[in-house]
Amino acid sequence: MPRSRKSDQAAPAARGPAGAQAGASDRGDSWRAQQGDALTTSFGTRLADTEHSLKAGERGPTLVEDFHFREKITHFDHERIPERVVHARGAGAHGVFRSYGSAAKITSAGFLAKADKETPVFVRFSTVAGSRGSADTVRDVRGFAVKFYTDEGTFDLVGNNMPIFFIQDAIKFPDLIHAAKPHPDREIPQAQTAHDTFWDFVSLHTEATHMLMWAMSDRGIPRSYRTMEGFGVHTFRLVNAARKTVLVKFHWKPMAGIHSLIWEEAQIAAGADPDFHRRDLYDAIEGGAFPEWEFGVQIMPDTEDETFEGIDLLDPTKIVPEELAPVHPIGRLTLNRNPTNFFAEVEQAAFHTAHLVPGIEATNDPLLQGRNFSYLDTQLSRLGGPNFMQIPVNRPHAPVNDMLRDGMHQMAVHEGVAPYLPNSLGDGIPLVRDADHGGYVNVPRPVDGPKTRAHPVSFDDHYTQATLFFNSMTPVEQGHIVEAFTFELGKCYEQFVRERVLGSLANIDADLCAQVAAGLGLPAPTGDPATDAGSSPALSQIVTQPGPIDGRSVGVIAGDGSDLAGVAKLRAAVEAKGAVLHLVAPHGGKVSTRGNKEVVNRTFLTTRSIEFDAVVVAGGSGALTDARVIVLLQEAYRHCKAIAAWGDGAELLDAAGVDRDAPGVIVSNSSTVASRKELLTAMGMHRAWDRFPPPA
Ligand code: HDE
Repeated sequence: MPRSRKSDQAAPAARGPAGAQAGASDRGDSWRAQQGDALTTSFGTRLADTEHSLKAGERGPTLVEDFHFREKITHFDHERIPERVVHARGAGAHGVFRSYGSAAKITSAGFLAKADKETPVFVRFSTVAGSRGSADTVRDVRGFAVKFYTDEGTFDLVGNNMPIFFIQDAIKFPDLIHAAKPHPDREIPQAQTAHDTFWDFVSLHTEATHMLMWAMSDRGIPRSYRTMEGFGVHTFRLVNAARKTVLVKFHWKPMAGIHSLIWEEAQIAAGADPDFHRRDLYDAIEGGAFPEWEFGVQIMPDTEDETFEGIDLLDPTKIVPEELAPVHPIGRLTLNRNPTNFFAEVEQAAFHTAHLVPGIEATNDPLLQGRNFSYLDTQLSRLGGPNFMQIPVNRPHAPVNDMLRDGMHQMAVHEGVAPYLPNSLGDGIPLVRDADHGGYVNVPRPVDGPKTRAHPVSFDDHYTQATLFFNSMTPVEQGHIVEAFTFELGKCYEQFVRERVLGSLANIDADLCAQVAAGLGLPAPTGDPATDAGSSPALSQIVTQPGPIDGRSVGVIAGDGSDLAGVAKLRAAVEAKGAVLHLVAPHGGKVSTRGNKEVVNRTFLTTRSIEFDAVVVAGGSGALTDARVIVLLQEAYRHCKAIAAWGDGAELLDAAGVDRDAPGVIVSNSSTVASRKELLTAMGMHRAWDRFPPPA
């Protein structure tokens, strides 16, 4: 690249934002961090006092001359940036994506095509409706946005934990979101859809019906970000080296299994630990239980009509069942580093569906087309101008020469006098590249049609896949869906809104409609559900074989005098499986029994059942009948979690009304190898659903 700086020109010195020589540090990238031990102004002047403003006398007025006071307060006044209009509440982590190379036949994108190629990533998970400070465990869709910093430019897959969406055209997004957000007059309820405006809109707008089934299912209340599936939602077009195309849908499959909360747990967590998912992600990474997902694609031929097995691939309210198009694994994502600074990294991260790299193209899905406008646009106000891509977390890891000059907060020092093409003053640089030289060139496709505001007839079926979804659920999951609809509609005030939703449910499944209607105390209308909707067993989350328990947590109730030797053995067994044991005692510090000591991790005051995937009462703890422990055991029991006790610990189960013979309850005389194994296997099943079989 020609250097155009002349001998009489100099650029500002290469300094980090806090004055350090850029790159010059024995602490890696710490030249970006604050420097030195002395308190300074933002221009490096050392300060002698930051507790008293400069006044005319001890009792006098503050002087405008006080540059430190003015700078400190002014900066504070501007610390907040607008939160995201949707997906405001979230958490993120850094990681790596390793490609299996198995996608080489279908895409030329190097980060997917080359075997063992590693690409740095940043991932942000979120809820949609709530404000930045809202609770993590509300019933909502979760965002699953992945930024791949590839050698060929940044690719953002801005997906969700559900494979479809509420609307078929981006122009309706403001309507959907206005309906889901709190009522404009009272600004309630926060972060939830259990209110009239939401159900008013979705019942008048029946293309949302399929998505409602997902949102009201267990998918709406994930156990953890680590146990969520992710989906690209839209169909994308992949282009291989020979410029041949296929249509694909992207999937993330969690290695930890797909698990959810129970609604009561989600509600308790929203009060007792609103940071439930954020904490879980952070703790898992800090504890070395790195969250992992396998990346996969469903591959469909790129036919002229862009349909597959009768499913319109441009309709974002439809899935392609995995039984019709299996998910082929093409790589693995591992999240292995927590952010250093939440604001700088998570809050300022800017994702965009139009961040594409050669080998990946958008399709004409009208939702995706609209998103390709929206994300860049929203960053302009959220991040304060057109140079947000220069914020550290947003910087590409590929060489950039974009000729985009100036603008608010410009960090780069562009050189040269010819920021235009063609030019000869800059030796014609930068050069455009054709596809053979890594340029992004769309595969030509004819576009033809009358200018119209309309949708294709194939978008008109709003119910069949909603029925397919309900058919694919186990009775336990169906019961949860009934409960969720009944709860949400039970929170609505307007009778006609409820009745209209029941009208929709009648077109999905008569039983579903009848049960929700019964819960609401309303007559069930009749409908016309599809009889040939079929089912897709892959949609059910309930496991039949125990899965991994990495990063899961076991609460053990013990006090002074309890069998701490047994607790130590249990701890070793739990940790060997990558899980964590928290000792729950009446007081903090340590508990001790005949010289054995154990550190207390939680007290009866500081914990709630939602923290644990299993609860154990150690031998010698039978007398700890504190009301809070009783509630803890009752909740764990009701939430179908694994429960164990040994020795007289079982008496505490009796006191809490836990049936010793119920599924997932393990009682033994002492802490034995067999009882510990049984407990860990029960945790791997996630829940003992048989404990409370749903009504037939
Ligand atoms: Fe978004 N969406 N969205 N969305 N979306 C935003 O971009 C939008 C949609 C998704 O962690 C905003 O930077 C429109 C579907 C995620 O930073 C905004 C439409 C899917 C995130 C926006 C949709 C998503 C966003 C708000 C209808 C799943 C969080 C702040 C056509 C496939 C990204 C921002 C993060 C964020 C617009 C629908 C996922 C306003 C117009 C469908 C995960 O640009």
